[in-house]
Amino acid sequence: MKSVLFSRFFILLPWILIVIIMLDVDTRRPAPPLTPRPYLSPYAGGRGAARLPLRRGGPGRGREQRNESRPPPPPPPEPPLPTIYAITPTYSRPVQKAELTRLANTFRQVAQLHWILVEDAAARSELVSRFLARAGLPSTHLHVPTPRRYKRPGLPRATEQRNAGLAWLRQRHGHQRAQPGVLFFADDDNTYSLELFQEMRTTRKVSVWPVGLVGGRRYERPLVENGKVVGWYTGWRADRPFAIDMAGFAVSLQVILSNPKAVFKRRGSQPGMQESDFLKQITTVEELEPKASNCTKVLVWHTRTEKVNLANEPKYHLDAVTIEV
Ligand SMILES: *[C@@H]1O[C@H](CO)[C@@H](O)[C@H](O)[C@H]1NC(C)=O
Ligand SMILES: CC(=O)N[C@H]1CO[C@H](CO)[C@@H](O)[C@@H]1O
Repeated sequence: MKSVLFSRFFILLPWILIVIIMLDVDTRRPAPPLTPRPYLSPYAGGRGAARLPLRRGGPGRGREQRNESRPPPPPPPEPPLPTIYAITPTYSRPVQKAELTRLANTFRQVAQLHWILVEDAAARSELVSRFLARAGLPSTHLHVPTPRRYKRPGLPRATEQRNAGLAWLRQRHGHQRAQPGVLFFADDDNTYSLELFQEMRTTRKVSVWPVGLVGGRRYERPLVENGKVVGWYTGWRADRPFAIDMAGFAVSLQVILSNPKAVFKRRGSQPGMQESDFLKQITTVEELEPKASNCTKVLVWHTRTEKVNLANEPKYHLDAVTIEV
């Protein structure tokens, strides 16, 4: 009795296995695609999509696909992620290295960012050179001294340094079709949310957003109606054509290249009009692209480091070792 059961079982077993394998093969075969697979552009989408580029080409993707019965259709080529160029004027002072460290720690978390650091100096300083070499960031180190006649209170600062950054960009990209890129002016005393970089990366021409702790107010912002900038919420001279702080806008590389003469001006520029004078040369208020949820979120702050107290710094009997601070 037992042996009859066993022999029946073993006769049936191969057939059962064959049926299981057939069913399995049938369900695995993908239906032929009728339309191209939709995909999320890494930077055109919402906040979630913007995180994709950080993981591009990660190890997980390949492993899942390797053993499939048929290779999946190749994904459509991803458009290159626009490079964010951050132009930072900087000058020697006791807190310089601390500020640059804060900035580098932020920038290091941003994909495809190129830091253009411009020293207000006749030569590159050793401190900044050493700092950049160890910062672990794609960077360019420039320097240009501010002429002495412009080093007075009440005059705009960092004009020459920002222009040096613009000139470098134009020279580097002048002879080829511009790679997609976005430029912004990242002063070394501000504080930047990582979300800001996701917002600015989709800039088509000139984008704008609120800035916190500026102009004698908790924040300043472009006023937006129906997705368009219609005015400015600001504590100071709202009649400026672009009543916006240096930290409140980004410009596409293409716009910088197609307006080769647009620079920050000394001549004829009134104090506090730098941003407005510059933007006037490259765009109109109607063209501005509001970011940060139609300019209702603060993603950058105009923080200032308190002037350090070095009253007890000795003039004689200094420390036995020399330490860079
Ligand atoms: C901005 O405002 C426009 C028009 O009111 C609206 O269509 C759009 O969805 C808004 N965008 C965001 C990110 O809130
Ligand atoms: C049958 C087959 O191709 N098996 C391969 C599945 O993928 C692993 C690696 O992930 C290979 O080691 C197997 O040879």
